[in-house]
Amino acid sequence: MCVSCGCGGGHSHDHEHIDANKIIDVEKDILQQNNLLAERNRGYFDAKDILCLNLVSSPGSGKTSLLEKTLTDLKGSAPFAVIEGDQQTSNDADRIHATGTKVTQINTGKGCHLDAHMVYHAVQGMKPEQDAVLFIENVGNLVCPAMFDLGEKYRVVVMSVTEGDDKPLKYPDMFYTSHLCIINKTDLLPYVPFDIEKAKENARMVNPGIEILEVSSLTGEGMEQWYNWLKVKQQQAVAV
Ligand SMILES: Nc1nc2c(ncn2[C@@H]2O[C@H](COP(=O)(O)OP(=O)(O)OP(=O)(O)O)[C@@H](O)[C@H]2O)c(=O)[nH]1
Ligand SMILES: [Mg+2]
Repeated sequence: MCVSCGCGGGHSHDHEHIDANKIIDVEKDILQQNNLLAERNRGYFDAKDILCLNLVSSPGSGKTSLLEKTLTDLKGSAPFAVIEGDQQTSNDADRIHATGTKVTQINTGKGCHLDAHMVYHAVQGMKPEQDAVLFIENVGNLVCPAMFDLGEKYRVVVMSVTEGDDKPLKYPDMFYTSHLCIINKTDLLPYVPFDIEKAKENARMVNPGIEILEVSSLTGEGMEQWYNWLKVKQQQAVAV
């Protein structure tokens, strides 16, 4: 249950007596504060020509695997840095550290998403270089992280072929607020009933402007398109 954005409250009888207006006020307040801090982060990233990407997905879609492969293949081509978000453990940060990349782990405890304040502190500690590509791996959750702007330039939603092609319709906020959708684990397509054209159609129904790439972080298939996407966005960040 998440205690920081109130998403776990739906089943509690304690909430029966709380004025609905008060809940809305508190939520508005939390999001407004978050948005202000997100703008502050964005200003910092812009000033240092840092390309900041927020990777979101349900648990296990392959965010860390995508990063491990990317950071290994693109090593030396740009100053990379990673902020890892998880409720508990440093597992993902350890995996990123093994690639030789600068990484900071944020443990959210009972929280189910990262917020701009956590990112602000992590960035202060790690001090990403000028022109860096900063990946933020959010907590695996297709719901709450959609509400929290971290100050990223682009939001990247990773979905995998084992999750079902209906996910964009069931979790529309996440797909609506994302710029790029990466469909991962395409190596498993022969073994699962996942209609990739349907998945793309569903993502575009929710967000007609969303870009879509198909990859396998395991075999490397399709990763070149992702690297090209990154290269273009990084050149744009540095040129501005
Ligand atoms: N077959 C296949 N397996 C993959 C691929 N990418 C990731 N996996 C596997 O999927 C599992 C989850 O991958 P992670 O990279 O840990 O996923 P994640 O999104 O970072 O997970 P959380 O951080 O817990 O949300 C691991 O067992 C990976 O080896 C892929 O492209 N193909
Ligand atoms: Mg991970």
